[in-house]
Amino acid sequence: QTIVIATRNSGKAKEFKKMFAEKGYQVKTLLDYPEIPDVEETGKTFEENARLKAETIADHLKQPVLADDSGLIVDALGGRPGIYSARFAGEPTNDAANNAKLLHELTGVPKEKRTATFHCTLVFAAPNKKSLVVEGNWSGEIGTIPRGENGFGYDPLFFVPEEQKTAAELSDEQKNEVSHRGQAVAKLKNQWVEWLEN
Ligand code: ITT
Ligand code: NA
Repeated sequence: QTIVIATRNSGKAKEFKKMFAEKGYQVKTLLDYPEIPDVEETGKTFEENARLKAETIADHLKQPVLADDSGLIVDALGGRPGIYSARFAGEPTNDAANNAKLLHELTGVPKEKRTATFHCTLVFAAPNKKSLVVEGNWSGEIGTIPRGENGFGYDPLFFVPEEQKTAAELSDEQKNEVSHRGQAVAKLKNQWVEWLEN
């Protein structure tokens, strides 16, 4: 069985491949469909953007498609970068520049005020069906120096107090067990068989 995920983010793709392989599914992403144009993320919420991506590509391919819209919500920044996390430092996405901008904006903010949440909304869409929506949240703190080589995006700055490690210092397996995306996928796996049958 193959599942199509409407993403061109290779970090997300790697995590989804691992999480669905456990269930015996193969994952294809838009990296496998270079001819499909990017969907413009014009929504005002994670859910609106995930819906845009999933529903547009499901219509295009005439088959079920999953999309992920995610980002980092930093309390001391009034929730920014939020839905703009991928393009915080401008387009195209540059993880190093995004992390540098985040550190710069948090200069002088003390540890107890550096709380943040990773959010993930997943939308599973299929032609002529009502979409399935699930979400996950992961709380942590923004560090002062990047640490770790794993993961992607803001992982080197996202400190996980329970583990005393950054998300980039966790193995892929460890991150998937607790992350915003891992929590959302767990909910999806509980609901999608019934959803596909109805
Ligand atoms: P697609 O739309 O093609 O899926 P994207 O990177 O543009 O790729 P989003 O619009 O959902 O996806 O932006 C998500 C951004 O949030 C991503 O680029 C990272 O900067 C950040 N992010 C999301 N999940 C993350 C994670 O698990 N670890 C680190 N950063 C993450
Ligand atoms: Na995007």
